[in-house]
Amino acid sequence: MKPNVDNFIGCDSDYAAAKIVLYGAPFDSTTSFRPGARFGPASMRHESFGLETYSPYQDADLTDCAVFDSGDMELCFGSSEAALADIEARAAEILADGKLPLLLGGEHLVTLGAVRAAVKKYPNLHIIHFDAHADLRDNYLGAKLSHACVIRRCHELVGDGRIHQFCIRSGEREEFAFAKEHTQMQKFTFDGLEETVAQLKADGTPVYFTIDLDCLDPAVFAGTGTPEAGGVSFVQLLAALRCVCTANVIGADVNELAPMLDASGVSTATACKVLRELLLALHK
Ligand SMILES: [Mn+2]
Repeated sequence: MKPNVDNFIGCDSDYAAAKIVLYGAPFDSTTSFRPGARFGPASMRHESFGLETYSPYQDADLTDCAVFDSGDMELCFGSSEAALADIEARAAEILADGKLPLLLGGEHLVTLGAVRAAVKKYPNLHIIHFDAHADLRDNYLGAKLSHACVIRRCHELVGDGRIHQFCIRSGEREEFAFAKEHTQMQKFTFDGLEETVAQLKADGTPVYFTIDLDCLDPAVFAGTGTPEAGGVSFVQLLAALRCVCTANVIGADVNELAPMLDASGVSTATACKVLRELLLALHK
């Protein structure tokens, strides 16, 4: 008999043997529009058992991967800084053990905790960012720690030319002006991704990879706090994430699933499939 544990399907390696460690951050305190992302990681684990562990796309199986699921962290909802400190500590522990931390959000602010840990270990870190939103506001209604500002805060850590943004289709004018000066931003599509990844690979650059699932079109991913029409398809996202995973990815996250905002359950099923494919691509 085994204990009743609720891990993501196929992710039942023990910690010592694992190459990748999942950790959930059920946090949505700074969500600007429709809350609910705090329920993302737990719903993904539960719904993952509707998926196959085998991917016909990559001819690979999660049962052949060494992934440990450390469950959800218990985070402070009243203090973004306290929550980020805990996320940073968890990411740092996993990195120190030579494993790849894979964070399940939660809203997008959680990425900042993981990036803080990653940049301490890898000072020459680059970030690849898939999102509908630029997330480059300096503050949102006065708050510097907001999911609308997360990539701006990351820029303060890594500096100019080290953040590569794709499928961005929403933000205020100042964010797009900021991107022209300080980040590489591809609006609407993944055009240019292959060239970016090829350069990062050639240099052996460590990459942190953050996927805001709202880069997907709301037609296939309605369960998110700030849906934006005009997004990419699942197949386009799959090709793009497989491309990124050929680089030296040292940490990653999947965020902004708010499962209760899609009563059909399709958004959660889609998020699970994105995570399965990401795990398989990272493990190769
Ligand atoms: Mn977004």
